[in-house]
Amino acid sequence: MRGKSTDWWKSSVIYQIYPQSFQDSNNDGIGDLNGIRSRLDYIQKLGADTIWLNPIYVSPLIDNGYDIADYRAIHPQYGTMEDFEQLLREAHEKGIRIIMDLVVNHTSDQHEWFKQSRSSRNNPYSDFYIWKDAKEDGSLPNNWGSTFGGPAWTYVPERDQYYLHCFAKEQPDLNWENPAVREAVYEDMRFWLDKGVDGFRMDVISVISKDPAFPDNDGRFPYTKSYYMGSSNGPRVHEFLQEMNEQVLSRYDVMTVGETPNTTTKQALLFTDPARKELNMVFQFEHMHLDYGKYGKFSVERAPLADLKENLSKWQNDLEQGWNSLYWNNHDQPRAVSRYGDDQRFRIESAKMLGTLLHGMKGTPFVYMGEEIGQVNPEFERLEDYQDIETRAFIDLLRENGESEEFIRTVCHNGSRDNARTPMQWDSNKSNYGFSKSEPWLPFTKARDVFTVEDALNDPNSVFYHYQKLIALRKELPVLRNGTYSLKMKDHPEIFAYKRANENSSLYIICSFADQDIPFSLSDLGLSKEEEKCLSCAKLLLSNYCDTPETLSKIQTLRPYEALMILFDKTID
Ligand code: TEU
Ligand code: CA
Repeated sequence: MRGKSTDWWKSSVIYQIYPQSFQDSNNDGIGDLNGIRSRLDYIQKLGADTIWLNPIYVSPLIDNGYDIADYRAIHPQYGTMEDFEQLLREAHEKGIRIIMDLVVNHTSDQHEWFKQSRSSRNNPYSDFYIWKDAKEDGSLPNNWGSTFGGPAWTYVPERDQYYLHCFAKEQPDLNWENPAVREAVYEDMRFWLDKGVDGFRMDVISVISKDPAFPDNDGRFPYTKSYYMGSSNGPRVHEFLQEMNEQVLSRYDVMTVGETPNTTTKQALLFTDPARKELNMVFQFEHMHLDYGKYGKFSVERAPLADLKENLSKWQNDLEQGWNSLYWNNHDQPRAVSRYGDDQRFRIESAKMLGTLLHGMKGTPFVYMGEEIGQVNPEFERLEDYQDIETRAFIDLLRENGESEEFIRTVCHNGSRDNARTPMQWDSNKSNYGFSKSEPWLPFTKARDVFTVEDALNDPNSVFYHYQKLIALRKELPVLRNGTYSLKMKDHPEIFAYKRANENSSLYIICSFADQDIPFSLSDLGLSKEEEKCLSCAKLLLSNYCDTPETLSKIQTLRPYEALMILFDKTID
C-alpha cells in the first residue's frame, strides 16, 4: 500500500477521530489508541479508507492537545508509541491510511524550546518564538486578541518582553522567520513520515507567516480572531510551504490538508494548485461562518440557504486545477444535523440529506466520528459541563457583558466546540453506551434520546448505511470524482440542487431543506434536450426515503429533507 500511487487522496473518504472520545480500552473514561484499533473494522465497514487523528502527542491539554510539549512522544493517556505503531500496522493491513495532526503554528509553553526561549534574551532558542518589547508608552506591542480571550501578548519578566500567542497564553506562536525553527519542524515531520504515517492535517497553517509590521487590527473582530488581520495568509506563507514541500513532503507518498482560516478561493488555489507544490487541499471556513452573529460562532442565527448555495458553489467552481476538501463537521464545529437540519422531527432524514449534498460534490469528503449515525448537539443542561477552553472563555465574556443565562445557554447549545466532542455512543445495552466502563471525561447528552452505533447497524434504513452507500458510490462513479459542477434551481428558496457531469454521464443531486412537502418535478432541473428525450433512462441511485418511485417522471413533490441522486448514463442505454 505504500507504493507510489498518484493522487490517491482524490478518491479517498477520510474519517476523523477525536481520540479522547472514540473508544476507551482501559476504562479510565478517556478514549485511546487501543480503543481505536478495536474499531478499525467499523471504519472499514463504513468504507472510509483514511483516518485523520486529532493530536495524540504529549501535552498539558490546555486546548485538548493542540498545545504540544513533545512532538515525538505519545501522551500516556492514549497509550504508548508501540500502541501507535501497532495501530498503524493494523490499519495498513486493512488498507486504511492514517494522517496525523501537525500543530506547528504554536507549541505548548511546556515545550523545551519555549522553556529555554523564555529564560533569557540570549539562549539557543531565544528567537524560536515571537518576542516584542512594549510600545514606548509601555502598552502592549499591538491590539491583537487571543482566540480564547484577552490579549494575544503575555509578558515575561526574565526577558522584559511579550510573546505572541494567537490562541491561549499556553500556546506561544513559533517564529517561522527563523530558519532553525523551520528545520526543527521538518525534522519532527520526518520522524512520523519515516514511521509510515500517510500525511498531515496542518493546524492553522495559513497563520504561520505574520505581517512583519504587526499592525493594529481595525476592530472588526472584537471578540476573537482579531489577530487574523495580521497573521492570516501573511507574506511568506507560500514560500514556507514550498520549502516544506521540497524538503519533506515531496519525498514521501503522502497527502496534506491545511487548515486555513480566513482564506478565500483565490488564496486556496495558491495553496492547492499542484504546479505550485504546496498542499493537496485546504479546509476553508466560509461556509462555517454563514450563521455567525455578534459573538461569532456563539450565535442564535441559522445560515440562510441562499448563502450556503452561493458559497459552496463558489468553492466548487473556483478551485480549477486545485482541489476541495468537503466537510460539515469536525471537532471545532457543532453537529451539522442540529445546525442545518432538524435534529428533532427529521433527524434521520436531514442527516442523510446533508450527507448526500456534501458527498455529491467535487473534492475529498471528511466524515467526523458520529456524523455517520446522525449525531446531534448534546445541549448540556449545566453550563459547568462545558469543558472547552474557548467555550469557558466565552461564558465569562458573555456574563461580563451582562447577557442573560438563557441567552448564554442557547449560544453554547448552538456553538460550543464541545457539541462535537461527546463520546461515541456504541452500544445501547452497555454502561456508558459501550464507550467506557467509567464515567467519560465529557458527559453524554441528557436532553435527547440516545441512539447508538448498534441501533444504526441493526437498521437497514439508518444514517450509517446511507453514508456507506455514499462512500461506495464515490469509489464506483468517476463522475463523482471528476465531473464538472453546476448549480441548478438557483433561486429556489428551499431546494439545493446541482449537476455533476463528465463525457459519459450526468448526475443530479437534489436536496430539500424544507420541513414539509414541497412541489418538485424533474423538469424543474432544466434538463438538457438529450436528457429530456431519455427520461426513462434516468436512474435513481439513492434517496433518503425508502419509497421514492422508481419511475422518476412520477415525482411531484419532495418530502421533508428529501434527497435524491439521479444518474443519466450515456454508456448504459
Ligand atoms: O482551530 C483553529 C480555528 O481557527 C478555529 O476553528 C478554532 O477552533 C476556534 O474555534 C476559533 O473560534 C485549530 C484547531 O482545530 C482547534 O481545535 C485549536 O483549538 C486551534 O487550532 C489552536 O490550535
Ligand atoms: Ca483510556
